[in-house]
Amino acid sequence: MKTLRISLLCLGLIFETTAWAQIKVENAWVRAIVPKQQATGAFMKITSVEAVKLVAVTTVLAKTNEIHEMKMEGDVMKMRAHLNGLDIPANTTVELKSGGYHVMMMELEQTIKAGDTVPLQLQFINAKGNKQVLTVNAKASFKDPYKP
Ligand SMILES: [Cu+2]
Repeated sequence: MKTLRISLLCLGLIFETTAWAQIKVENAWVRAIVPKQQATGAFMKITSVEAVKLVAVTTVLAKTNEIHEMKMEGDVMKMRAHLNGLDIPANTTVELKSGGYHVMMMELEQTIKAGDTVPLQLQFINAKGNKQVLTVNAKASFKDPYKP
Protein backbone atom coordinates (compact mmCIF):
# COMPACT_ATOMS: atom_id res chain seq x y z
CA MET A 1 0.00 0.00 0.00
CA LYS A 2 2.80 2.30 0.90
CA THR A 3 4.59 1.59 -2.39
CA LEU A 4 1.43 2.35 -4.34
CA ARG A 5 1.02 5.67 -2.66
CA ILE A 6 4.59 6.63 -3.43
CA SER A 7 4.30 5.69 -7.07
CA LEU A 8 1.09 7.72 -7.41
CA LEU A 9 2.92 10.65 -5.93
CA CYS A 10 5.70 10.22 -8.51
CA LEU A 11 3.12 10.13 -11.28
CA GLY A 12 1.72 13.38 -10.00
CA LEU A 13 5.14 14.96 -10.13
CA ILE A 14 5.70 13.73 -13.67
CA PHE A 15 2.44 15.28 -14.81
CA GLU A 16 3.39 18.51 -13.24
CA THR A 17 6.81 18.75 -14.84
CA THR A 18 5.51 17.91 -18.31
CA ALA A 19 2.88 20.67 -18.25
CA TRP A 20 4.32 22.38 -21.28
CA ALA A 21 3.64 26.05 -21.23
CA GLN A 22 3.30 28.71 -18.62
CA ILE A 23 0.72 31.09 -19.91
CA LYS A 24 -0.42 34.14 -18.03
CA VAL A 25 -3.65 35.94 -18.83
CA GLU A 26 -4.20 39.30 -17.15
CA ASN A 27 -6.71 42.12 -17.17
CA ALA A 28 -9.45 40.10 -18.87
CA TRP A 29 -12.66 42.00 -19.41
CA VAL A 30 -15.75 41.86 -21.58
CA ARG A 31 -17.69 44.89 -22.74
CA ALA A 32 -21.12 44.90 -21.11
CA ILE A 33 -24.06 45.17 -23.49
CA VAL A 34 -27.26 47.16 -23.78
CA PRO A 35 -30.61 45.36 -24.37
CA LYS A 36 -30.94 43.66 -27.80
CA GLN A 37 -27.22 43.93 -28.51
CA GLN A 38 -26.06 40.76 -30.27
CA ALA A 39 -22.28 41.00 -30.12
CA THR A 40 -19.52 42.31 -27.92
CA GLY A 41 -15.78 42.06 -27.42
CA ALA A 42 -13.45 40.49 -24.86
CA PHE A 43 -10.02 41.90 -24.12
CA MET A 44 -6.98 40.75 -22.13
CA LYS A 45 -3.20 40.57 -21.99
CA ILE A 46 -1.54 37.23 -22.74
CA THR A 47 2.07 36.31 -21.98
CA SER A 48 3.65 32.88 -22.44
CA VAL A 49 7.07 31.48 -21.60
CA GLU A 50 6.93 29.41 -24.78
CA ALA A 51 5.63 30.52 -28.19
CA VAL A 52 2.00 29.43 -28.48
CA LYS A 53 -1.05 30.18 -30.53
CA LEU A 54 -4.45 31.13 -29.18
CA VAL A 55 -6.60 28.94 -31.43
CA ALA A 56 -10.06 29.20 -29.97
CA VAL A 57 -12.15 30.85 -27.32
CA THR A 58 -15.39 29.48 -25.99
CA THR A 59 -17.93 30.88 -23.57
CA VAL A 60 -21.39 29.77 -22.53
CA LEU A 61 -22.74 33.27 -23.17
CA ALA A 62 -22.16 33.37 -26.90
CA LYS A 63 -22.72 30.82 -29.65
CA THR A 64 -19.89 32.11 -31.79
CA ASN A 65 -16.57 33.46 -30.58
CA GLU A 66 -13.89 34.57 -33.02
CA ILE A 67 -10.48 36.13 -32.71
CA HIS A 68 -10.59 39.41 -34.60
CA GLU A 69 -8.28 42.22 -35.49
CA MET A 70 -9.32 45.82 -36.11
CA LYS A 71 -7.11 47.65 -38.53
CA MET A 72 -7.19 50.89 -40.44
CA GLU A 73 -7.15 50.30 -44.19
CA GLY A 74 -6.76 53.72 -45.70
CA ASP A 75 -9.24 55.66 -43.61
CA VAL A 76 -11.62 52.77 -43.08
CA MET A 77 -11.55 50.71 -39.90
CA LYS A 78 -11.79 47.05 -40.90
CA MET A 79 -12.32 43.95 -38.82
CA ARG A 80 -10.62 40.71 -39.83
CA ALA A 81 -11.10 37.24 -38.34
CA HIS A 82 -7.97 35.28 -37.42
CA LEU A 83 -9.41 31.86 -38.08
CA ASN A 84 -6.03 30.13 -37.79
CA GLY A 85 -5.36 31.61 -34.38
CA LEU A 86 -3.34 34.40 -32.86
CA ASP A 87 0.40 33.97 -32.36
CA ILE A 88 1.73 34.66 -28.89
CA PRO A 89 5.54 34.84 -29.22
CA ALA A 90 7.65 33.64 -26.28
CA ASN A 91 7.91 36.14 -23.43
CA THR A 92 6.05 38.84 -25.33
CA THR A 93 2.83 40.25 -23.99
CA VAL A 94 0.14 40.34 -26.64
CA GLU A 95 -2.62 42.74 -25.81
CA LEU A 96 -6.18 42.24 -26.95
CA LYS A 97 -7.66 45.69 -26.76
CA SER A 98 -10.20 48.07 -28.21
CA GLY A 99 -9.12 48.98 -31.75
CA GLY A 100 -6.77 45.98 -32.07
CA TYR A 101 -7.08 42.29 -31.41
CA HIS A 102 -10.17 41.18 -29.56
CA VAL A 103 -12.35 38.16 -29.02
CA MET A 104 -15.61 38.81 -30.84
CA MET A 105 -18.51 37.23 -28.99
CA MET A 106 -21.46 36.88 -31.31
CA GLU A 107 -24.99 35.48 -31.11
CA LEU A 108 -25.13 36.28 -27.43
CA GLU A 109 -27.41 33.95 -25.53
CA GLN A 110 -27.94 36.17 -22.53
CA THR A 111 -27.31 39.67 -21.34
CA ILE A 112 -23.92 40.79 -19.99
CA LYS A 113 -24.30 43.39 -17.29
CA ALA A 114 -21.55 45.58 -15.87
CA GLY A 115 -20.21 43.81 -12.79
CA ASP A 116 -20.88 40.29 -14.12
CA THR A 117 -18.12 37.71 -14.26
CA VAL A 118 -17.79 36.03 -17.63
CA PRO A 119 -15.79 32.77 -17.76
CA LEU A 120 -13.82 32.36 -20.98
CA GLN A 121 -12.10 29.14 -22.02
CA LEU A 122 -8.97 29.89 -23.98
CA GLN A 123 -7.44 27.10 -26.05
CA PHE A 124 -3.76 27.30 -26.82
CA ILE A 125 -1.54 25.08 -28.94
CA ASN A 126 2.26 24.98 -29.02
CA ALA A 127 4.67 24.16 -31.85
CA LYS A 128 4.54 20.46 -30.98
CA GLY A 129 0.76 20.45 -31.29
CA ASN A 130 0.08 20.12 -27.57
CA LYS A 131 -3.11 21.74 -26.41
CA GLN A 132 -3.81 23.59 -23.22
CA VAL A 133 -7.08 25.12 -22.07
CA LEU A 134 -7.16 27.98 -19.60
CA THR A 135 -10.27 29.31 -17.94
CA VAL A 136 -10.22 33.01 -17.27
CA ASN A 137 -12.83 35.02 -15.41
CA ALA A 138 -13.36 38.25 -17.28
CA LYS A 139 -15.00 41.25 -15.65
CA ALA A 140 -17.93 42.75 -17.50
CA SER A 141 -17.76 46.51 -17.78
CA PHE A 142 -18.68 49.30 -20.20
CA LYS A 143 -15.07 50.50 -20.23
CA ASP A 144 -11.68 48.97 -19.47
CA PRO A 145 -11.81 48.36 -15.69
CA TYR A 146 -8.00 48.12 -15.56
CA LYS A 147 -7.41 51.61 -16.89
CA PRO A 148 -7.23 54.34 -14.27
CU1 LIG B 1 -14.60 41.88 -34.07
